[in-house]
Amino acid sequence: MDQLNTLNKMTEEAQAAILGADSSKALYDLKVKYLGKQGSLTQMMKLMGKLPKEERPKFGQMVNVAKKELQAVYDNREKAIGDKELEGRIQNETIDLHLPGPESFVGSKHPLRSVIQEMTQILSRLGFSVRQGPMIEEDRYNFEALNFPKDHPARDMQDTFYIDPEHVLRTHTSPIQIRTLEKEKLPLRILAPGTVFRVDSDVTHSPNFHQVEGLLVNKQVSMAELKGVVGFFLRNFFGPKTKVRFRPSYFPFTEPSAEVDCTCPKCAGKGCRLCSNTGWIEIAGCGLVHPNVFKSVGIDPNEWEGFAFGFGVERMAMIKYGITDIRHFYNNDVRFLEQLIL
Ligand code: 2NM
Repeated sequence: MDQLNTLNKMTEEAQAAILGADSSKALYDLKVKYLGKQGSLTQMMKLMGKLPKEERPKFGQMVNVAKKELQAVYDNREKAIGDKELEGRIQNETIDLHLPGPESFVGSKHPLRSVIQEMTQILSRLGFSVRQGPMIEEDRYNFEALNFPKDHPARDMQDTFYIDPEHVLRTHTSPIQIRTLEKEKLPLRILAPGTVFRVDSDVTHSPNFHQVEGLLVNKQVSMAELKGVVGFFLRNFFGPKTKVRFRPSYFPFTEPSAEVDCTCPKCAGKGCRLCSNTGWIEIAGCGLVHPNVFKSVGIDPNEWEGFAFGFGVERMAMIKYGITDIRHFYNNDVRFLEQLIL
C-alpha cells in the first residue's frame, strides 16, 4: 500500500526532524510543517480518496495515531528545549537591581486647597470650626436672610448666576452661616470655606473663586474683639510684623461694617507696585452681624451679638506668593502647580 509507505516515511522524517530541532523557533516551524492545518500529516488524510473504500477507515485511523504520536514527541521536545533555553537565560542574563525604576507621576494638593487649609488651621486655634453647605443655594439663604433688599445690584442677573428664579450659584459662603445659625445652639464660632460664583472675569476676577468666612456669636461681642481675631489671623498668615487697620464700609448683612487693610507683605509697608505705593492692601471685609440677619433665623438681636469676616482665598494666595493672574489657579498647568506644592 503506497499510502501507508508514504505515511510511515513521513512520520519517521518528522520525528527525526523534531528530535533534531535545537531551538523553540526551529521546533515551531516543524510543527507548522507537519502538524499544522496545511501540514503534511494533515494532508495525508486527502490521500484517502485514492484508496479502495474498504481500506479507508483503517488508513484514517493510522493517520490519527501517527499524528498523536508525533504530537507527543513534539510536546516532549518542546519541554526539553524550553527548559534548556530557560537554563541558558538564567546562566547568561543578569538583572541590575540597582537600576532605578521608571519614575511615577505623583499628584499634589492644589495650592488653593493648601491655602484654605492654612487659613482654617490658623483660625481653629481660636476655636473656630468648619461648616459646609450647598453651592446651588436658595435665594432666601443667599440674599433674603442676609438683609439684601429686593433691588440690591448683587441680585442682578448680570452679577449672579441664576439656576431659576429661586435658586442661584452662591455668591458668597454666608448662606452656610445662615444655615448653621438655623440649626445649631449659641454661642458659636464657625468658618465657612468654599467655592463661590459671580459673573466677573479678568486677571484678578474669576467666575468661580473661593472664600473663607468666619462668624462668631456670643452674648456680647465688639469691633475690638473682631479686630483682635482678624489681626491674629493676618499676623499668622503673612508674618508677625503685619499691621492691621479698619476702614468704615458698607455690607447689607453687617452694621457697622469695615474693610480690613494690612501692611503690604511684599514691601512691609514701604510702598511697592502690589500696594500701589500706599504700603497697605485691602484684604477682607467684616462687621457686626446686622439685627435683621439674626431676626431672619429667629435669634433675638437683643440677647445675642455677632461679628463676621470674609476673605478671598485667591487674593490671599496671590498676595502671599506673588501670583499676578488668577487664571493660573484654574488652568492646571503642571509647571505652575509644581512651583506651589505647599
Ligand atoms: C464678609 C464681610 C462682612 C459675613 C456676614 C455673615 C453672616 F452670615 F453672619 F451674616 N457671614 N459673613 C460677612 C461680613 C462677610 O465678607 C467680605
